[in-house]
This record gives sequence, structure tokens and C-alpha cells, in this order.
Amino acid sequence: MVAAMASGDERSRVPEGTSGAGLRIGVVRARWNAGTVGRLAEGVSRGLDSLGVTERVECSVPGSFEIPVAAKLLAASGTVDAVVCIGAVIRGETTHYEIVSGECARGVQQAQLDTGVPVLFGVLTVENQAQADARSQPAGGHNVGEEAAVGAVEMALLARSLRELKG
Ligand code: DLZ
Repeated sequence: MVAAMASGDERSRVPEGTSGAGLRIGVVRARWNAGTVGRLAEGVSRGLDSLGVTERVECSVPGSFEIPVAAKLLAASGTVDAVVCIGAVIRGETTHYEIVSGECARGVQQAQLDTGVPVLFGVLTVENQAQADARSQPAGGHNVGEEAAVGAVEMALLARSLRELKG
């Protein structure tokens, strides 16, 4: 089976004029599949740099299964405006792909719903290394870490403006 990858047109683009100046963004990074995750981390840096984010809090965890608890603790710490999670779960290399990828996704969603702090899912869940490579490209190419970082800035600003509705 060939997994479809979203074309450039289908992928979300950050609204014009978005600035992350003054935001502090947390980054949780899994150490499994370190080469791929390293390229996602480069994408995160590019995305945050491109929007003027200068403050980051970074931590690493053993694997993607551990991402949610670190993301939740970081989000709940009150020190960051949003969290970006990066990891790579590759089916060809794990017999419990569904468990690791499913629990990671579920836990990341739970972390943001429980805390009200946006937690972005920059975790690759793919069939093989070729698909992972296609989604962790250098500057100018498709990089899920970069997309998640840009999304974190957008969501941090949205969360801030929605909280201000309360007055
Ligand atoms: C154990 C495991 C396996 C087989 N595969 C991956 C993977 O492809 N990507 C990943 O991020 N982590 C993997 N892990 C490690 C688990 O996420 C977790 O760290 C261990 O099961 C310990 O809880």
C-alpha cells in the first residue's frame, strides 16, 4: 500500500503577518530514529526562527511513547505558550507500531486538552524509512517538524487571543 502524502496545496500555511516574537515554545523530542528526528528538529528550528521565536525550552525522551507525559508536564508548567513534539515511529522497524503511534497521538491530544496549552504533533507515523525521509526534508522541502513549529506559533497566538475574550 502506498500512503498518500499531502501535496503542497493541501498543507496548511501560516496566516500572513504571523509573528512569534515574545513567545516561548517548548520542544519535546524522542531519541528513537535519531537521524530522522534530528532532521525534524532542524525543521523546528527553521520554523521558529522564520517567525521570530527566540525563546525555547527543550527536552528529550527515550521514545515516542514517552512524548505525551513530557509534553503535558511542560505544557502545565506555565513556562511555555505552546509545545512542539517530534518523533518518528516507523512500522517496518517495530512490531508494536500501532501501540506506540496510537498512544503517542492520543496522549498528545490529551495533553493539550487537559492543559489548554497547544501541543503540536510533529511525530512521523510512517511505513518505512523512505516515507520518513520524504517528510523530514531540508529547507524548502516538506518537513513535518517545521510545519508543527509554525503551527505552534499560530496556535499559541490563537490561545492567547481566545483567553483575552474573557477580559
Ligand atoms: C520500542 C520502540 C519501537 C519498537 N519502535 C519505536 C519507534 O519506531 N519510534 C519511537 O519513537 N519509539 C519506538 N520504541 C520506543 C518506545 O517509544 C518507548 O520508548 C519504549 O517502549 C519504552 O517505553
